[in-house]
Amino acid sequence: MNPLELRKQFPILDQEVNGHPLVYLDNAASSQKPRRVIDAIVRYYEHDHANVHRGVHTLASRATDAYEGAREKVARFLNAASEREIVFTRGTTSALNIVARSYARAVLREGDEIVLTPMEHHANLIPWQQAAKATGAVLRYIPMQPDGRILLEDVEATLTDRTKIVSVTHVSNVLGVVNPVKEIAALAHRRGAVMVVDGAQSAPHMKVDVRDIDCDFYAFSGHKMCGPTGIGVLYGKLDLLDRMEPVEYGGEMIEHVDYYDATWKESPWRFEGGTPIIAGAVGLAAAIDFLTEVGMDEIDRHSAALARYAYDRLSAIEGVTLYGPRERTGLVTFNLDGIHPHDVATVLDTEGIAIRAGHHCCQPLMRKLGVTATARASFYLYNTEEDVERLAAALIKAKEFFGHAIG
Ligand code: C6P
Repeated sequence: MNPLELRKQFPILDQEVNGHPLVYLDNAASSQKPRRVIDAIVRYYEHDHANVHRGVHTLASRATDAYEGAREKVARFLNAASEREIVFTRGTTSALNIVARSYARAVLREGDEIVLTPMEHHANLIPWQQAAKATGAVLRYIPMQPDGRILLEDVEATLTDRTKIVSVTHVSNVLGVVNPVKEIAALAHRRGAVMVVDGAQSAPHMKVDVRDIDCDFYAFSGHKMCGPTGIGVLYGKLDLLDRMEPVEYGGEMIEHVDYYDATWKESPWRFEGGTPIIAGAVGLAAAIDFLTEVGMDEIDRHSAALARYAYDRLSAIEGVTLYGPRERTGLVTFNLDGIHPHDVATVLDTEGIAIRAGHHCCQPLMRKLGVTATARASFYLYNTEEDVERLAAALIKAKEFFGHAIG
C-alpha cells in the first residue's frame, strides 16, 4: 500500500490551503472521496437513476439492481449471513437510533440495565438515555482505566442478570483505543443481553467480521470510509430485525394497507420507508470496492502505525498532553499547555493543516478527562509520516505564536 499513490486518486487533496499544500487530518469527522466514488455517483445519475422497487421500466430495474447490489456488497464486507441483515440508514446516528427506539423500547422493562462505556459518542449515548427514560430501565457504565482502556474483568463485574443491552464503541473517536468487542459480546451473551457495536470509527480502518465478533447489531457511516454523506448501515441479526417494529411508516416499507391498518415487509425493507438513499448506496458500494482493493488489513496496519508514530512524535513536544493509550488506531487527541484547542486548530489552518478541535460529541468523556475540549488529528490511507511531521512542526510554531518555550 502506497499512501502517496493513493492520495493521487483524491482530487480534493491536490490543493493549497492558505498558501500551503493541504494536509487533511480530520478523517475521523469525515474522510475524503476518491475519483472512482465520485465517478460512480455521477455515472449513476447520468445513466441509471430512477426510483427503486416500484417501476417496471429499464431505468427502474437498473436503479434497483444498483441499490440491492450495494446491499449485497455491504453484507460481504461485514461477512453478514444474509443481505437481509443490512439496513441502509442515514449514518451511524440513525442506525443506533433504530435499535434504541425499536428493539430497546420493546424489550426493556423497569429496572433492566443498558450497559455502556464512559467513552461513548453522543450517538451511542443519548438514544439509550431516551430509551431508559421511556421504559424505566437504567444506564450503567463499565469503569474505564485512566488511560482509556476497558478491562474484561470490569465488564464482567458490571453485567448482571438485569442487563439487556450492552452497547460499546469499537474504536473511540477521542482516545483511538480499540475495544475488545468480541470478548465483550461473549460476556453480554452469557448474561442473555444483546451486543450493539458502534462501528463508526472501526469500519473505515479494519476488517470487520460481524459473525466473528458475534455482535447482534453493528452500525457505521459511509462518509468516514471514502463514501458519500447521507448513507450508513445498520447490521442486525435477522431473527432480531424480523421481530422489530419499523420506526418510520410510509411508502416502500409496507406489505398490505387498508384504511385502518397495515402490515410490513420483512427486514430490511421495513426499516427503509420512503424513497431510499439510492445514489448514496451506489457511492458506498464504490467505496467498499476501493477499500477492498487497497486491502483492509493493509489499511489497519497503516492506520495503527501512523497513530502510534504521531503519538510518539507529539509526546516528544514539551507542553503536549495526549489522551488515551499508545496502543491505538487512526488518531491522536491532545492539548497544548495553556492554548485553547480552537486556537491550535486555527493556527494549524493557516499552515494548511486541517484538524478538529472541540468536545468531539463526547462531553461526558471530556469531563472525565478533566478538559472541556481537545485538539484531534485523525488519519486515513492517504496520510503519511510526512504529514505527522508537518503537524508537529506546526504545533511548535503554534507554541511560539502563543509565546511558549519551544519543546
Ligand atoms: N464522529 C467525529 O468527528 P454520524 O455523524 O452519524 O456519521 O456518526 C456518528 C458517530 C458515532 N459514533 C462514533 C464513534 C463517531 O465517531 C461518530 C461521528 C465524528 O468524531 C463527528 S462528531
